[in-house]
Amino acid sequence: MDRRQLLRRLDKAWVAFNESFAGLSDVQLMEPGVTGAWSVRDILAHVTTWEEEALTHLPLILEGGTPPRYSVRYGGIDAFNARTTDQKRSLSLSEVRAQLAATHGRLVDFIQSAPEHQLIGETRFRHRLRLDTYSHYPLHAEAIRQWRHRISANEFHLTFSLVAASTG
Ligand code: NI
Repeated sequence: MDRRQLLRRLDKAWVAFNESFAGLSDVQLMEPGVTGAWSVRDILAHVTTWEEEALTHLPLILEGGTPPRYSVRYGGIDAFNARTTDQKRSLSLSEVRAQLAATHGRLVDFIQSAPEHQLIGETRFRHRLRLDTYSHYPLHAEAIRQWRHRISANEFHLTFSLVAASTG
């Protein structure tokens, strides 16, 4: 896989992720319970967090360094996720959306400028990039799609019972 193919793979996963929440209203984006207590807004902030982590740690990997372990620094990935979710609690929906777009732009720029030999084959660079980005987005896109099915099924049943009540 060369740089162009890698960017295409990243973009494909990114577009699918963005499609998973396209068309939801601002109120729906803020609704808790999509994944655990998280709203779609919280998921967007979380996906941005992991792109920020990639942007922090990939340069270190390029220099031959090893990023710190989450278990050592934060007491595990879940603890890290809980902590960053908490830190981003005060951001407005529009701030979260702006950061999502801006951080992804920075990530694409970074991949554009990374040495191509790091992008080809199973390098530590590719491994870390994949985990933090294009294999991460689909997990959350799928959770959002499933949640949308649940809420639209609920709306259908609610409408149906209202109609039944008014005609019955
Ligand atoms: Ni995640």
